[in-house]
Amino acid sequence: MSNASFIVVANRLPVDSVVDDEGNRTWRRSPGGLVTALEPVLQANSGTWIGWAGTAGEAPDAFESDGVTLMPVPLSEQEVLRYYEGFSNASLWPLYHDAVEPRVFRRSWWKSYYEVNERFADICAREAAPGAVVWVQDYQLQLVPGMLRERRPDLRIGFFLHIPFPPVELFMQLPHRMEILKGLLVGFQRPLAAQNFLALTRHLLGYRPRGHYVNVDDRLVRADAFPISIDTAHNEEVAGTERVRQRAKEIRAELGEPETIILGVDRLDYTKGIEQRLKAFRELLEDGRLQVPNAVMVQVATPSRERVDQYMKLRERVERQVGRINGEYGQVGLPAVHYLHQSFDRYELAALYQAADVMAVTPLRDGMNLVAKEYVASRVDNRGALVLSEFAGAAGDLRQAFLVNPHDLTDLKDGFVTAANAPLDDKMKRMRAMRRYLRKHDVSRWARSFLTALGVPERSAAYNPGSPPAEV
Ligand code: ADQ
Repeated sequence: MSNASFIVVANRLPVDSVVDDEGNRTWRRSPGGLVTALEPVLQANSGTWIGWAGTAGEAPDAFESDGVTLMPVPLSEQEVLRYYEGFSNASLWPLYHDAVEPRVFRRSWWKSYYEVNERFADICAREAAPGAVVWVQDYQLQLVPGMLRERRPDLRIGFFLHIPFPPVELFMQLPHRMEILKGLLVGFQRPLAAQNFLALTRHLLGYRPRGHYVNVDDRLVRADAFPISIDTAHNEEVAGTERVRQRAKEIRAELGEPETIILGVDRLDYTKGIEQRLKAFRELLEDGRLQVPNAVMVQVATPSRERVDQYMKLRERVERQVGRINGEYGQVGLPAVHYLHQSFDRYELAALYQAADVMAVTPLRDGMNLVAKEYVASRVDNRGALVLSEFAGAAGDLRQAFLVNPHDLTDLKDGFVTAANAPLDDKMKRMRAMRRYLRKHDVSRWARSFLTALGVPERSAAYNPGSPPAEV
């Protein structure tokens, strides 16, 4: 048994493998909010992060990075197909997002999901010091808490679900629903998700939840909301640089100095409502409520899950739609929709956020949505307007946004026009209030509150301002 007293278990390690021209592998830290929030806790507790390195085949040996041990978990090509792309992303992901796309179930996917979860649990059980704290992340690893409890009853185990948790009727469709439910001990993004979970423990397992707690055997399990956030200070710092300010001006100039730039930044995922958003924009052009070149849309769609069938089809549909809008409403050198199927660094994203008059965050369903929070934090000038879906967890935090129902096209269209035409002082008032909120409720507060609930002493969960992404 090893001596890790604090372990994070996540599908992915917080690093990407980079292979140079000579075939040598190095690691580049992926600058996610989770890493920034957890790094100080991991460092203070000689922590370990267990996760997949992102490529199929043998896993490299464990290695150290800034006082944190990173422990890669191997996945075969078939497991990537079945556990990751199959059960995680074609069964669970759509089902948990209100089944906005049909979910697919295959028995071979479940078997692989089970086996991979066992592998994560075995490694964690081997590495954890007596009484260690283990924090398991997200829907790919829902069986790990239960498996770990069997192997190591001495551990303190927390689980955080980054995506919505479905209502009883939907969860009931899931094959192996009992195994999944029994494995969970949980933190959620929103109170409704915690309520859904507690209702299910009553319905399927016959438990009697009281408030946020439920007694399971001799343990008291807490199911509660811990809305995740961003590293607000870091976002503000990047947004305040001269480089970003200049680039934002350049972007506006490159787009032809329009009056209204509507921006969307999403992983190319059907839960994000990109098709509905494009349709709303097209209808606004058709109705003459918006006109090119006074109004343009920029849609950044980050490549995502590109081998999953539903994602390939979505990409085709979105690109066809963009082509159609530009064909009908674009002018020479002035497209109506600027579509970018690319990833960008934090500076370019911040510049895009700062250049946008209206930020369109209109998912059909979303656990939280960090883009909405990043946009607000990046508006150090207090300008701009956020149009936000009621179905994003972020709507519970960013209450001064222009809230819309993305399933209702009329509401979506009105939301864009209202946000674009709102008086400047109204927009600035809203932005200031949301920025104030995010300064207080940042990602380190999120991690702290979860870990405190789990019994980790406050001191070791202390915040240490994040350093910029580094080579490791
Ligand atoms: P996601 O579904 O991935 O996260 P989101 O919360 O918006 O959604 O996070 C996306 C992240 O990717 C943001 O930090 C954003 O800046 C970044 N990003 C997007 N497009 C990019 C691009 N083109 N280039 C570079 N970076 C880009 C899941 C859940 C969410 C939940 C988070 C965290 O689905 O609901 O908020 O986990 O819990």
